[in-house]
Amino acid sequence: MDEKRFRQLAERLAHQYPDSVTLPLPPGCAVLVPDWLTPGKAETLMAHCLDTLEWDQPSVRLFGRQYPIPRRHAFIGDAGVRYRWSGLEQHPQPWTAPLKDVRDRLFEAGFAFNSILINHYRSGADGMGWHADNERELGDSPVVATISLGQPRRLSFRVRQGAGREVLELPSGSLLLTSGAVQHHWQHQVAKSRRPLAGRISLTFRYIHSNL
Ligand SMILES: O=C(O)CCC(=O)C(=O)O
Repeated sequence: MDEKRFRQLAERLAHQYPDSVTLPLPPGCAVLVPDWLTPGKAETLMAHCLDTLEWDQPSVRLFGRQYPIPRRHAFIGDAGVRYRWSGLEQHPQPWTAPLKDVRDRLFEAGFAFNSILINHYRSGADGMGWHADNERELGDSPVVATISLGQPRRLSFRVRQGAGREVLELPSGSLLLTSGAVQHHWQHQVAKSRRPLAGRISLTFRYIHSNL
């Protein structure tokens, strides 16, 4: 989706949710809707994910050695969608009714997705290092929608070239939309923390072109 269309749709959404915040990440931007899910819905959805999904903690190769990723994850998607990520080939679990409802709601807002990479940060010892969601299968201009459940965590951004840095706190029930240009010009991370933090789940909706 191009930047112009993203901004039109994001503006329409921000109009419906007056607490929305737009963060410029030039030449793209991110839009945070803090109250997209009610606290009750966020809690129920988190329990649903913990109870019903198949969670995995695969190892990835770093500097010649295998390390388990510092979090658990689950991959949900339409039949036939495949996602290669850090050398791992992901085959999707089928949609559950509550996750499909969330996807339908995003679709009504103009954002179409065919999969979710779901992350479970069990405590502050779990995190995700600097990276961009720019795998070939995500296409040229990948919009990502992230719904946060549970413990608020900080999502940091750093510009690839230059000194720009931004941080957003992602509360439970929030929706964060990032435009395609963000993945080309910025990296993001969820840093580990020494503070005693409760569990958090992030639902990161993506559109994967498995034939690319
Ligand atoms: O947990 C988050 O909010 C960020 C997740 C993320 O960066 C990813 O799944 O690529």
